[in-house]
Amino acid sequence: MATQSEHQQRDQGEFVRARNRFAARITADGADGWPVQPQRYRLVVSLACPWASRAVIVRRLLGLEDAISLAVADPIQDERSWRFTLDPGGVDPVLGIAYLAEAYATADPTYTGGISVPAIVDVPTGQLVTNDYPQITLDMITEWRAHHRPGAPDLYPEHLRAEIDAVNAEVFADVNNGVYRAGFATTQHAYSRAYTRLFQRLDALAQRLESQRYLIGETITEADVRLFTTLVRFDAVYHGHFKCNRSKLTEMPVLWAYARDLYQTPGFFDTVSFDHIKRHYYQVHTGINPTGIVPEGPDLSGWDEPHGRERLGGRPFGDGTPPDSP
Ligand SMILES: N[C@@H](CCC(=O)N[C@@H](CS)C(=O)NCC(=O)O)C(=O)O
Repeated sequence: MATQSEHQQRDQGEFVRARNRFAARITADGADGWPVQPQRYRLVVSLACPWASRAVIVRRLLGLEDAISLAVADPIQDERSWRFTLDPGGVDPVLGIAYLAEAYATADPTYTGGISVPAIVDVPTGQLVTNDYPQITLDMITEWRAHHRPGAPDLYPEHLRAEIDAVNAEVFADVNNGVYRAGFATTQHAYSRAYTRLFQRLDALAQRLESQRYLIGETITEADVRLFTTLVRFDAVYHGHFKCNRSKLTEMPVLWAYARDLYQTPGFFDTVSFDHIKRHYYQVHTGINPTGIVPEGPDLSGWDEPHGRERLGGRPFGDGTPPDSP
């Protein structure tokens, strides 16, 4: 089975994330040969995947749904990796393929590496353009601007980029990827290091978010999207399956309220599938959950409870407006 664990290198028990092989950019000037063009590209995701979910949220917040179509893969990969078994006949209706691997092969028939989401595929040729997840969201924000909905927020304002980049770097190392470093560690020491850094960082983030509504101040930015995708998975999978169990999200009051605030914002809750999240992690990572049993819990009803963070003020969409509710 093509799993996360195949897509990594190991170093003294540490999980080391592989680099993305396909890093062409879709830009307004088409410098890499891939110009921004509405209805040309298809974003392939798993709703289980935190890296892919970033792109799903940003696409919704910016109103790019008509410009970039969306394919949702089955949360359970088989030995050929991500597949379109949720679609009639097991074939993606736009790309006409059963496996995402086919788009990778069309782009590079010699490629033998991992097949990962998110992936953007060029519909006319069927070839993969990019699986470079950190750049995908930034390019949706900066390069696709002409196709944003009226009232789309600026999720990466120029004057805040240095601060966003700095927060993102820490959140990536210790939180987004930190949970994987804990979950996929193969020595006690590597696990303990990842666990300690994760909770130290979460405590620091909680302190930061005690007096300000969002990570970079009063308005939602790309940094919030990146932190959210890990927090929303925390109790459902990272706390148990990845042994990130000092505290549940629900036991960290500031982060729990912050996560609920985002979750209840249009563009966030409507992209979340706890069902896909739980089935993917618990059934696919058989190395750490050999029985493949998916836990019944946790009780998720708290996500809809009032969060109380309006008292911090802030303007969630800045000068813009929220996307329409689904
Ligand atoms: N492409 C990136 C991030 C995306 C990623 O890890 N996606 C996971 C799902 S959450 C995936 O597709 N894994 C399948 C595999 O690596 O074979 C990477 O390799 O680090």
